[in-house]
Amino acid sequence: MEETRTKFEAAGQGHVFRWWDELGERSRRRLLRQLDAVDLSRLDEMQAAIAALKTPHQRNLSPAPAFGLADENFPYLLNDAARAMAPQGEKELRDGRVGVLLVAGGQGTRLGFDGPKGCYEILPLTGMTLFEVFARKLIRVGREYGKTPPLYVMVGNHNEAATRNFWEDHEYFGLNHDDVKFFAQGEMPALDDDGKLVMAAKDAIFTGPDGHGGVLQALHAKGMLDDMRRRGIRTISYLQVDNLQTPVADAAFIGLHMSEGAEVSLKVIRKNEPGERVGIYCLDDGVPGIVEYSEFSEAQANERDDRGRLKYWQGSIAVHLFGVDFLMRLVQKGTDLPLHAAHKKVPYIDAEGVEHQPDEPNAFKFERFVFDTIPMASNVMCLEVPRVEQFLPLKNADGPHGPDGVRQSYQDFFSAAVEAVLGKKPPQIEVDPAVAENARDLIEYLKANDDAKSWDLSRPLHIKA
Ligand code: UD2
Repeated sequence: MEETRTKFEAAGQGHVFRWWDELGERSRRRLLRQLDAVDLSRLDEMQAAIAALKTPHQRNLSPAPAFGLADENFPYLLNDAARAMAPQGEKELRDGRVGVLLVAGGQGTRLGFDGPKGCYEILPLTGMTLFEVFARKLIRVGREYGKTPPLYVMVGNHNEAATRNFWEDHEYFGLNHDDVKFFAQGEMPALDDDGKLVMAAKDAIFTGPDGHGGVLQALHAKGMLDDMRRRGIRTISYLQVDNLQTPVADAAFIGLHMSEGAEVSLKVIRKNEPGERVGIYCLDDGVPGIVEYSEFSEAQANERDDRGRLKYWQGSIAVHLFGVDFLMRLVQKGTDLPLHAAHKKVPYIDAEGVEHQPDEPNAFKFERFVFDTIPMASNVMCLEVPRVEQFLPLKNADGPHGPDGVRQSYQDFFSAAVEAVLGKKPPQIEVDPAVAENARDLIEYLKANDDAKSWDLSRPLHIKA
């Protein structure tokens, strides 16, 4: 204890021992265990992240190249080059060389749901959960290519047990147990406005998940990269658990990623208004990367090209492909992704030991972002995808990205496909993700299914495998 105390005092953080004398044996052990896991050499990096938040450095931005859509009208068409490369992606899937990585370690604060976000019942008729949606998409890929990609799910300490139990209780939704791996990301402490570690209790400092960028260290530390290597996986399809409409393994995207020799690829959508809150793919001093919307000046965000379209149009939907060798190289070099600070409401105890749930931001939290790998890649590929087809995130308690808004957009999208073939929209619709994941698939399915012509479209329509 003395050694730890001396270290913390030398770093100006001796207050974490304020209640030591009144703590019982168990509490003391708990506090020490937690403090020993804190890397105090990171304090300078945390302070630098706070300074960067307060005074962002001037960036020299310019638009980045991307493969645009071939047709922006429903049911949409991907770029010709992507479609031409689809067979290469299909082969990669048939050869079992693709793994799926789902990040689900966030706290889902904005949704206000008391549990892992993946357990949220989202589909409009059956209430199928986000996790099951992803599992059924994988089942479809397995049926189509004869190999089901293994699924790696990143969780946080706060939701690991609940997530594992949920999958177990549902027998992995029909997936092979050995092909679903959970691993927990790391944690970061928070600093108050005076640069002191925030105390959550007399025997605990506050910690929170270290951001989706924590995936890099966690994949390595938890043996997931080795598992991928053992299985012969070359490409990781990276997805966020909140995006209901994203394909799990998009053959055209994978094929283009490979033919371009990319180490990282990303999907973007055309921003629908200058202030839309998504990260923008662009060049910073000529180097490709994602710049958060908050770092664009209003004038920059509003800049237009000759055709009157937004100059910085490439909104990232946080869907990536990563080369396994590339990630391996980063971790073997000991690469740290940069730390980002955000001023947030962090529950704390004050010097008198009284607990507070602040109404206003009171401390800095720290996260790493997975897209900060992009500037480190020797080659990056960017593909535009149709917004309503592939970007439908559940983020908030209400509004377009709340449960009702998401269910509405989902139904509008699929009922348009039904109308295109059967001439009428059902009042409500749900499509089993194992049947179709986009409008083209559904249109094809309906055309090939003679029974569809006799469906009663005056009632809710549930299309299932
Ligand atoms: C993210 C992007 C934003 C845009 C948007 C698209 C950042 C900083 N911003 O915004 O640019 O592309 O997504 O939907 O990424 N997660 C973890 N561990 C963590 C934190 C998050 O696993 O420590 C997961 C979380 O479970 C979720 C995903 O990462 O699946 C996104 O997290 P978020 O809700 O914090 O990202 P958001 O909406 O701010």
